[in-house]
Amino acid sequence: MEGDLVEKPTNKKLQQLAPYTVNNYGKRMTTNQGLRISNDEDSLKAGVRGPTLLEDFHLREKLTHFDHERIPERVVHARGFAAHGEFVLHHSMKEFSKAGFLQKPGSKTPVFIRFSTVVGSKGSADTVRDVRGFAIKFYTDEGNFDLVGNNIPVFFIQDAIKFPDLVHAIKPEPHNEIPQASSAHDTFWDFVANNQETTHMIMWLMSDRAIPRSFRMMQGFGVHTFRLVNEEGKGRFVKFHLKPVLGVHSLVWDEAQKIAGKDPDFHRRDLWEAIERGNIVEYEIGVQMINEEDEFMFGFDILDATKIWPEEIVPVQMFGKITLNQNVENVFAETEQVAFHLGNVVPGIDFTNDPLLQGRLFSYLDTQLLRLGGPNFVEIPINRPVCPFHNNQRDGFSRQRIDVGQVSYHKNSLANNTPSTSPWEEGGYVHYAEKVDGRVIQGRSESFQDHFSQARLFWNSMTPPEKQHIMNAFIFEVGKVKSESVRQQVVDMFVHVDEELAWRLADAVGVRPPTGQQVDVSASSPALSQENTPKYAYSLKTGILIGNDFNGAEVKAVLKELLKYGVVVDIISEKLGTVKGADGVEAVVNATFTTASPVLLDSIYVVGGKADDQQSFDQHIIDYINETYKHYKPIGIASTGMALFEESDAKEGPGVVLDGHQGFADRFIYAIAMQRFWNRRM
Ligand code: HDE
Repeated sequence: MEGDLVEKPTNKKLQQLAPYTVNNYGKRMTTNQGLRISNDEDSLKAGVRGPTLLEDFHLREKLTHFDHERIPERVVHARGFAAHGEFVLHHSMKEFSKAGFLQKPGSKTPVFIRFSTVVGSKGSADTVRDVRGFAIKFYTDEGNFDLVGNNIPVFFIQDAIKFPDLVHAIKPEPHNEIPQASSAHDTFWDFVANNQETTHMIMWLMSDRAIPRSFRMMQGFGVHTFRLVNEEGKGRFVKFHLKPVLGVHSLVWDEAQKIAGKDPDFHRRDLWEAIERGNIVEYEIGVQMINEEDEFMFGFDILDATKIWPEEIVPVQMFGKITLNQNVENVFAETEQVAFHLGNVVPGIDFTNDPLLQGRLFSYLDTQLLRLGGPNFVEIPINRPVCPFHNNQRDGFSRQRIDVGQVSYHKNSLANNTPSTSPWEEGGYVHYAEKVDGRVIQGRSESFQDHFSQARLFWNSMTPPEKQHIMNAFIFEVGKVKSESVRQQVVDMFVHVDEELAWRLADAVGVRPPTGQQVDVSASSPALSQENTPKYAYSLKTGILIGNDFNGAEVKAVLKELLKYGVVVDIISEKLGTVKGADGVEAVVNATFTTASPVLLDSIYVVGGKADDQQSFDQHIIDYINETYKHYKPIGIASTGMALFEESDAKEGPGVVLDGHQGFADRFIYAIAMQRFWNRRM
């Protein structure tokens, strides 16, 4: 809308994008050539019932543009959602990296983050069981730095050459294109069982990490080992970490599946609305660091992307914070056309010999050429660096720059040998001078061969409810596999992680008990459990289930407290409009029992009341209580809601907060912050 008076956050990147934005509001319609259009209803015909004429350039231009509106979706990570924000450096990293944006505490760098699922196509549901992409573009003054990570710290495979096989196996099966956005099928589990380097990643994929509550509540990991290099040229191995300030939280599987139907846009809506509301969306960013001389000190190979560096052994050193604060103006122009590439680095950040990382250095640039139709995609506004860029690259489809002058080669004398190169001291990128020594060989290092120890470390680090969720996920996923042989192979593989897990899986999916043994690892890493995460009520959604004749004073007091703690409230009733309390207080209903759903809420506050069709009203509320209870979520019961609670299947106990006692609002808000009550009686 024209006349939008809300002041939006701005930064260098947003300022750069501003001149490219076009507001068509209130303008005259023209062709792309600027010619005013007199009729956009009827094509040009020979007589009103006659054939259409080829001469109708407006019709032809409109249809031609429409026919070419689609571009190839990403081969993986097709479904994504992004937002703008800012990185603020809190602690200088000067000692470790030359990168300009990591020097001065307080310095700010614009960022653009695209979150995604991996497997599903562009229109698939948000809440499927999958890894989430966490791709960050830092628009630094020395060029773009892309950190193209995931919400899980390890990967399925160790060598890039296997990536097409992995993706073929997990995508819908080619003969019937089923199932969409799901790993629960034969070819995926066949791949898993026959490529056991996947073991550790599968444990994460079966865990709650693969069904996040929100993009705002996901951890981010660079996954690979990168290298920071300081001014003096000293290198250190690092892994990048992002930790959401709101903590890491997940859905439960039954809920995730239902949300996929009720609101397939659940995650994008959550992020979009949070930013529009002005909620704080923040991630701390840091690194784990290992000195080069310590490369071989660990029981795992630090170049192996199927391994973590346990935080208890190598702590994460936080150096700054990223805040997302601005939604995109146009999803296609920004989110779809953004082109991430691991090779986009700045001086002070370098690569390692991780064979997965090395392959990615090729793949991302290559894929953009197809997806964005040629080599000039860096000129698309969202991809442009905020600093100037000059070289002798020329021409190609859709070139937008008009490079002046006769010289487009290096070295030259006609342009005084410019654009000129820069030494390291003046910001030139110089690749790390790593010593390399070895025979040309197609092979895998012995040090990459232990596939089970860290998978068991992960299992050992889970609390009993988390273990139960992993077990349930295995039973669901492997239960969907039709081939008995594949089911057997999976059971025989995962016995090396945990015997009980494999035995119970064998029993549930109708195959022989495994004969193997679990690896002898008793260590655990508490940092891996989500139970140890920060917990807040802030920005979680409560549904107030309400009819007429409610107790106005009671509800108003609770509402006031909820809003004070930043809880987001949906007022849900039989129909839209208003409901009236016994004392005349009115509340505006913004969703109905049918447009809302308990699976879309983090908690409910059961007020109850009078309605036109009392039986249907009461039944809806009882259904909401039962579903919310089943998903272990907090339930607050107002004095007027007690009778409905008593009719439901829910039982008094953890996370069920009854009114009539002192401090109801505080106890309810505390329960909202706790989010799930796994020890509930069912
Ligand atoms: Fe990617 N990956 N990937 N990947 N990846 C792509 O690039 C690839 C890997 C990740 O929001 C593609 O632009 C190979 C690991 C994210 O736009 C493609 C290998 C990690 C995104 C590609 C990997 C990722 C992609 C598809 C094995 C976590 C979405 C479209 C060597 C650290 C970025 C595109 C966005 C996207 C290739 C493995 C994360 C085809 C060959 C490991 C977050 O280039």
